[in-house]
Amino acid sequence: MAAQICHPETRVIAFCGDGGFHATSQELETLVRYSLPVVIVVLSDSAFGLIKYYQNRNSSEPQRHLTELGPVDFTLLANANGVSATKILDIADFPDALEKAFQTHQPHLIEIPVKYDYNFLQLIA
Ligand SMILES: Cc1ncc(C[n+]2csc(CCOP(=O)(O)OP(=O)(O)O)c2C)c(N)n1
Ligand SMILES: [Mg+2]
Repeated sequence: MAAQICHPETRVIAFCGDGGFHATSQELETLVRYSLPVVIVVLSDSAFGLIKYYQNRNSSEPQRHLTELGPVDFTLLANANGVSATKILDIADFPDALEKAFQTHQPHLIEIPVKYDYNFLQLIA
């Protein structure tokens, strides 16, 4: 938001994990109140993915209840705050969705469900 205020003519985009976005999603209301056309991209894996990765690396018994989150529809959360939103299910649709988001000249949220398919054993080898 500070970047957008300092550079009103510049396209500003925020890439967030769903866990991180949960910690700051109240700022959707701030974006609307200040009419800041920031585009937010939420990568949603219903988990604190990086923490899950480290826990799996360091423990034979993953603490799922500490790292996995319930499903949340971030487009509805955005709409509830007066922010338009798009969910894309195919990454090929991302460039077009991003361009359309910027063309609104309003805050806009793009939700992208993701499934990290890294192989834990391969990563620690
Ligand atoms: C303010 C703050 N709190 C906690 C952390 C520790 N932390 C690092 S990654 C992470 C999980 C992030 O989950 P998410 O945003 O969903 O991203 P993912 O790894 O799933 O893509 C956390 C809690 C941090 N880096 N900063
Ligand atoms: Mg996540």
